[in-house]
Amino acid sequence: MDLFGNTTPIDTALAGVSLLKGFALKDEAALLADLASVITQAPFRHMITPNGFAMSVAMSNCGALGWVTDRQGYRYANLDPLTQKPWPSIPASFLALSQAAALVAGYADFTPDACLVNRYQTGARMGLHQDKNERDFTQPIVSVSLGVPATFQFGGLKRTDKALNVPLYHGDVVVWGGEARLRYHGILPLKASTHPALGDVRINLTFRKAG
Ligand code: MD3
Ligand code: FE
Repeated sequence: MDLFGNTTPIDTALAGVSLLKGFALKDEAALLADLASVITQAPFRHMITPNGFAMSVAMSNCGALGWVTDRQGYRYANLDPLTQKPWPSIPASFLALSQAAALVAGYADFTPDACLVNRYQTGARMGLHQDKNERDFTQPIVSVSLGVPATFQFGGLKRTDKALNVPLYHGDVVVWGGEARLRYHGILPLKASTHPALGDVRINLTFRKAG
């Protein structure tokens, strides 16, 4: 019996998504060393949304462009507002991992110019949103999860569409392209937990071609 035509709900839910479980595990040591270097140069900070609230997620960036928010709005900026210096470049370990994941997902020429680094402490969350500050939505976004696991919410093209909950673990890499690229998504409040390498935090790297 085929209740849904040629397309099952699972197919529809996951169109454009490549979930590469544990894909980053082989690079853990290099990623963590390079992350420490990035954060030394561009420290984590809680940015302010246009409505005036501090985000519960602390953020930094590497790459030619960095995603920022303040009272003026959401945008990409080529200088770190905290230091007034360019963001650190994307480390070789980050770039190679993101390009290898994109290639597996069918994107042979992914050249990210922005890597947003998100740090979730216990209770930190990211409400449902779309990523729309990039120029070209045919370019995928590659995300790398490290540390404490989180529940990712994957919605539809409208904020009110029912969301699917997907757990993301240390080392998981996801490529979001095609029909998935403009879907609403978010992260539920982080549960208290400890990861052997990272302690009580979750780190997410998102690689984008923003400019
Ligand atoms: C699906 N970050 O930084 S990564 C973000 O875990 C963001 O920190 C979350 O959403 C995090 O904007 C989720 C997974 C992700 C990233 C971008 C997407 C999923 C996406 C863009 C479109 C669709
Ligand atoms: Fe997002």
